[in-house]
Amino acid sequence: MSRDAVPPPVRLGDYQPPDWLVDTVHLDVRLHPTASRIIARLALRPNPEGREGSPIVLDGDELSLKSLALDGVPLAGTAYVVTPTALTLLAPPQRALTLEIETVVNPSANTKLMGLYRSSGTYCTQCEAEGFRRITFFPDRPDVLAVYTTRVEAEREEAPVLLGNGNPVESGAVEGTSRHYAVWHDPWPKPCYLFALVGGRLDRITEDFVTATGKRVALGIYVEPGKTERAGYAMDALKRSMRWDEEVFGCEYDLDVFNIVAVADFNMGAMENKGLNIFNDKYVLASPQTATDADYANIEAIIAHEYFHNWTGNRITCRDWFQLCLKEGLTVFRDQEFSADARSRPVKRISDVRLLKGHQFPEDAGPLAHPVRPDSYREINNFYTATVYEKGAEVVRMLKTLLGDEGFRAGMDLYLDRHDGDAATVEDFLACFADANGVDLTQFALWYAQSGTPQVTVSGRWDEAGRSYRLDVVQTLPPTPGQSEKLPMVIPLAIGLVGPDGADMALTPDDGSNAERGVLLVTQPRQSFVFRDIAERPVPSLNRGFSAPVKLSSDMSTADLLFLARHDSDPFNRFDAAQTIALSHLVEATAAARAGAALPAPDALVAALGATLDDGALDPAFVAQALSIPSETDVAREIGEDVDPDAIHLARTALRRAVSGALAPALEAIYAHHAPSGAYSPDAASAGRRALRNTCLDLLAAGGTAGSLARAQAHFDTADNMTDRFFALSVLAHTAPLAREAALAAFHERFREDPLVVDKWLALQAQIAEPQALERVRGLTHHAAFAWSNPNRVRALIGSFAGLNPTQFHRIDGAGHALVADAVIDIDGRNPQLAARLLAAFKSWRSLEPMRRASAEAALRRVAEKPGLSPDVTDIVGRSLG
Ligand code: 0A1
Ligand code: ZN
Repeated sequence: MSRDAVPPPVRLGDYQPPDWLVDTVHLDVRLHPTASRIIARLALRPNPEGREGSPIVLDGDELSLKSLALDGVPLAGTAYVVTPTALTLLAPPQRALTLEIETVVNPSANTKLMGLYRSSGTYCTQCEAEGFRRITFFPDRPDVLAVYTTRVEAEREEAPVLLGNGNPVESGAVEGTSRHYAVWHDPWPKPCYLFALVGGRLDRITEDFVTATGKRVALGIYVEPGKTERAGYAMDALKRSMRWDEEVFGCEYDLDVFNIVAVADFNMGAMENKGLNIFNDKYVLASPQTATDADYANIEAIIAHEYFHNWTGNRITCRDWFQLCLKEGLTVFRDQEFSADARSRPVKRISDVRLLKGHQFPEDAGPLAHPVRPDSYREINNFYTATVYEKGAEVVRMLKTLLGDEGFRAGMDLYLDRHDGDAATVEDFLACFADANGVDLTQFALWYAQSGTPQVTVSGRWDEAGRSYRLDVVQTLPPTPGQSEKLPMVIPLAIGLVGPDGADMALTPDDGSNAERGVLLVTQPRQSFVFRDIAERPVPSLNRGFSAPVKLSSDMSTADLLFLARHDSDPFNRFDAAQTIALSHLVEATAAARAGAALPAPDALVAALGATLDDGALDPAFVAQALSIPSETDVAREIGEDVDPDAIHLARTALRRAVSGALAPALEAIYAHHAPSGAYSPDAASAGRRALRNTCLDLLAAGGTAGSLARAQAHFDTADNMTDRFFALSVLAHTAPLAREAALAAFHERFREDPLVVDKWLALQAQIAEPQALERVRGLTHHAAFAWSNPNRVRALIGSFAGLNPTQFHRIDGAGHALVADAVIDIDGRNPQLAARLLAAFKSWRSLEPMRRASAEAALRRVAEKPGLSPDVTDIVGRSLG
């Protein structure tokens, strides 16, 4: 291969079992800021399932090899080869043997935040997906499971806390030195991506948890000194997660300790290392003064997610990285269910679907589309995507819908039992559900293999004379990169027929379809379903609870949608009916704005929202969701091609103003009704009331009247918690240019010492939809609060600009695209994962109108032409342009 040649992709079909297995790993890690020394003792043996007589090939990345011995004897230089990516023992004896490898790494210079690095002085590790090879030479693949014993040693002064996976074994001083050590042993065989250690000066909170069978577990959350009072909510969420997993999935914790460490510099949200989760501090630290209700909900969900991985990911891991959804989709499903039980189930479903449609649908519709289980990759770090996570969770949810609660639980029980200790595949997972329920899931498995969002078109006809109702369903799956031909999918379509009185009619299907539970089984390109004894014309409520992740279109009239928005017993569809009305209004209004014509009046939407506001029986959190006007990105997705973000912005701003004007009295009444009483509490009911009150504040301010802006200012000035304060600040920043600067300055002054709050301040400014936003963002990159080295800062400023400010990112002069491309190029030299994620913001570039499309393409090409790009960015830019 020539020097510049791109390595070939890794393919699922090329999977080979490892040639060598590792039974035990003993690590001795001597922490040092610039030269940490790792002595690894690996007990290896040939894999009976591997190729006979193979060399031992160990992965490595940016390692300095100091010594190498086989069974205690130093190896001759001719016996092995070291390259930048591997250490190969050319002709090892074909028997069990011990390899001792000494490497040195520089954690302070590790800006990729993969392997062993330092975050504000704390030593920590990140090994998923392929970071362990940056600590020592190792078969860095998830199907090599070993039992780890880790000794961590450091200067006591620098790192009084020393943590590892598993249970603590011993600790003490290193005699005659200022150093100390701790030994940790993890009895559960695991792949190296679950390895972790931490060393630092940290404070902690502790609690005990007693498991279902009476075992006591010591829980610890470690945070930066002085921040322990912000870890209480995470601890509470952890204990609730542990109990829930016992009760709902029968999963009990399996070590004596469970530790969580929060660090400031982290590429993702958090990591499920066995017994030692490492978190981005954004998802641990919360206080009423610094965290919003949304932050609290995210902390709860991510604490649960990482904890749930202990079984779905750790006890049962993935055979290879193509199976990533096996742990991620399933674990997202589990954390969604946990939050649904802890909070309001309908509201959780609505927000999960909004996330799916907002992030995954565009991914599925653009050049980065890939199956839930990809079949090839160039850089695995680029596959921690909305498709693998969120669509992966939807696929598990569909299994539950198809099999029912008991059938699903039977499949899960079998999976947890049959594959405990395994590195499993999607096929293994599905086989458990098929075997436990006696069903064939061959067609269902297409959800893992075919990319793209199915389009489902439904039309309904009531036969008055025959007293029957017929639904004709057509499914298509558009072509996606690498997949031009598609097969029909299994689509569980939950439905109801709503009678004129607003109640659900009894469903008596003509065929054997699964309609008793209200679920139609769509398996063919075209299918019809007939229901008997339908004496009156019903309104169909389709894809209830968003039972299948599809794009649904129907011949439903606005009047029928309005009816559903008022009466549907399914809360998701009640919400969705109003959203559909809003979206079709916005599509029409955008076209009018582009044509310079008068914008249509939003009478139907005003009627739908008005009815929602008037219904005192509804949960405030639900009403807040129902009142939210679809985002500009939602509208762009609905339009799909030749998108003009400025026209969308105009149409949406006008709609918000019109709704504000029409509903002002009701909005004011609700705002007044939900005035806060008592101290702040992050519980779901209180958060719901705040969400509703703040949504009213926002909609009222959209009217732009002096009174509504004064209300927002007063809301900001008198807020006693971050949710209200930040919401009011956003309202002022977006709708009150005259009040904006003073409010932003006051907010910054108050929270300047608090990086997580400063992130909110950065993100908000990056989202202002006016031409000065670009200069503001550029200016903020020089602000003392900003640091290119910290992923949270970069995501807050550059990520928010690219992802949440469509008019300015897609400026017609191309300056927004250029700014993000420049940032990507700059960041890539330091942190390729972060750079690649930012670049993925271009994923919908082909749907833009021609001028903006050309500018996006030029920016992408400029990135592509930069010499020395990382594999991460090379992969994203290549697929984006491909
Ligand atoms: N498994 C983690 C996600 C994760 C993936 C890669 C990372 O590398 C920087 C970090 C975390 C999860 O699902 O939470
Ligand atoms: Zn996960």
